[in-house]
Amino acid sequence: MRIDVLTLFSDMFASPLDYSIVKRAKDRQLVNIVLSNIRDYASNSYKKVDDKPYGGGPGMVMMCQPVFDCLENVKKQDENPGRIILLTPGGRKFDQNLAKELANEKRVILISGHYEGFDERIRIGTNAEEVSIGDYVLSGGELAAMVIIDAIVRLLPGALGDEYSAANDSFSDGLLEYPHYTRPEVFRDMKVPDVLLSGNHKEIEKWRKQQALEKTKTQRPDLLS
Ligand code: 9D3
Repeated sequence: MRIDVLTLFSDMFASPLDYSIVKRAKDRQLVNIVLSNIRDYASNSYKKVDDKPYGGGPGMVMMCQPVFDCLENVKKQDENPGRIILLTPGGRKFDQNLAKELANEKRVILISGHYEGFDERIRIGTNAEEVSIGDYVLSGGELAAMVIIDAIVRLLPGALGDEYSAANDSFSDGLLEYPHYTRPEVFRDMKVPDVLLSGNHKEIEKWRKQQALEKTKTQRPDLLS
């Protein structure tokens, strides 16, 4: 899979994508993450990428020209057109279902903004989908793009080690995970539940299911409906 990111701050992406599962997936060539800096495409001599909003108001708006030129350059680097996603606070809320959808694509193009937002003609002219990662305000779309990349990449076949399986994840069966314990049996007077030490796999399975249900009821009742 190829993931393109168009951003004003490509350096921000270096370290979060160089650890753990995403690093391994890149090393195994399951994913090719290509960063493009929108500022490199600014045609004016000041490398200006934002301007004041028509009609007045606070903040600056991302200009059309650098984004369109950057996108056109990136598009032609691969025969797959790819899904074009504009990261905006008002977009479709990202969730595990969208992560699965995107993990099935050959190519995804993410466009991160900064400042107040994009010139509306960027959305219209590129036919982009708008995606948000949740109802809180970030200072830009870069962290949102990284969240989305992380969620996609770990779903790619071969990205997880043998000890893990994406099928076991919370949300995949609609419930939160059961509580986990490891050694020692007693830590500061807190004991591991007897059933986990019993060796009775049927009872352990039953306990975990019931715990998962209980946890979901108290912490995320919305997941049960
Ligand atoms: C006062 C209007 N603000 C909208 C809530 C302006 C504004 C704030 C922050 C416009 C852009 C941003 C930067 N945020 C993103 O680019 C962004 C984002 C987010 O803030 N929250 C959740 N998902 C995303 S995806 C991109």
